[in-house]
Amino acid sequence: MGLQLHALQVNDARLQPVAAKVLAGERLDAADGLALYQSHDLLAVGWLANFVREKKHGNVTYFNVNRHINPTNVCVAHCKLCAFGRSPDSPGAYNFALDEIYKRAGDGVAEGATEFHIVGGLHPDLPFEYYLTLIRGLKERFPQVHLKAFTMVEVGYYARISKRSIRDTLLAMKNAGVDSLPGGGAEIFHPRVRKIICDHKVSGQRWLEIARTAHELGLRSNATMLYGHIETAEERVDHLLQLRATQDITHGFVTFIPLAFHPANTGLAHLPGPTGMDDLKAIAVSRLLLDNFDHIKAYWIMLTPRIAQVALRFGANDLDGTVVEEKIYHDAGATTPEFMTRAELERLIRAAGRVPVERDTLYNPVDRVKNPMTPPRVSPSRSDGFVPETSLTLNL
Ligand code: V47
Repeated sequence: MGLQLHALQVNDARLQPVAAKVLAGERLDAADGLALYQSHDLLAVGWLANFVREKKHGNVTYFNVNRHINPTNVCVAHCKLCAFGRSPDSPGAYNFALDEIYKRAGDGVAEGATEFHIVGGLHPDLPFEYYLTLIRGLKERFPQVHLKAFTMVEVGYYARISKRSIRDTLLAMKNAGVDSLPGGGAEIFHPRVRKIICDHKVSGQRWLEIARTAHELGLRSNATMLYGHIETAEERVDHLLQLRATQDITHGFVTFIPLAFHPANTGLAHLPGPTGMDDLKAIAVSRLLLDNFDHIKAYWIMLTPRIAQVALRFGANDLDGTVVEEKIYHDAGATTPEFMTRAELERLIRAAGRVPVERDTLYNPVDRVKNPMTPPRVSPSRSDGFVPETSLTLNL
């Protein structure tokens, strides 16, 4: 018997070959992904994901100071999964004037935001030029802030309404000042699921094609997966493997964010939504299958701060964010706050035994000494006492 400290105990026989592959640094396949999702041995799944996470990032956990801006909730798509979109004449429909957006952005900058996360509905009347003007206006006023703007779904829609190719649409966005793209709208790529939850959105193949084109043009992006509705474990695995195959080609994805479905006020309100097991497995399995993604983000807005904090020990290395005025999940019944201070984020990260590091959108450490709006943060160096798990014993 070897030293059992830090030992991995695998109780589910189906996980044993998967565990051996993870420890040997081998790539997992679809059958492995399925075994991980179907296993109730959550601690073994989480241990393996944490092993990979610590190999990549040690004890560091990133966070950023950002501001979400949703210019309009008017949307022609009417997706069943969504509680945010409205018809133009519905109660609660809104379009912010440009000046209103600049004011909100200015508030974000005063709070130390290094990123604006900009997504909105597919508006029937606003032309593509409106969005370019918005981006130019933000860039002119706040050149130091990274503009992470417009999902692949919005890009597909702008291409259609402006009669441009995807490439030309992305180029126009880039020239106006877009720095990268958020990961939304991916949902689940499989057509069976898309037909039910978001029938009028771009197809999964189109989403991936737009991401590939963005990456080719030097615009990096995130990727997401919406889980906990009608999808099967096979469809989740398929989604992750399609992202991994795209990443093998482009290396353009920055972060993966599993998004927990919130059913309230949506066309799928009869569904129960994901459980805590689903949340932690979504984080862990994505960490294990997406071996070519550097970062896995726990989005506390959807997970709750408590689950998001635990996720930092199940594969996540990023806690997002200080988000202000989140609308998409709060319209769908999320009861989490819309804002978390830097101090609270750091407290959650430290209480999980991790070291908080403020990052910008592309994971460069943010230097708050140069930008002293807020107190200086912990250095990203490995002065955190982290010791890699060198004394592994595998109990197979
Ligand atoms: O695309 C919509 C999802 C996404 C619901 O890139 C819902 O850094 C749950 O993509 N319940 C938008 N989810 C959010 C998003 C995101 C969030 C944080 C960071 C990043 C990033 C991206 O929210 C949508 C859709 O997949 N969504 N409705 C709902 N009822």
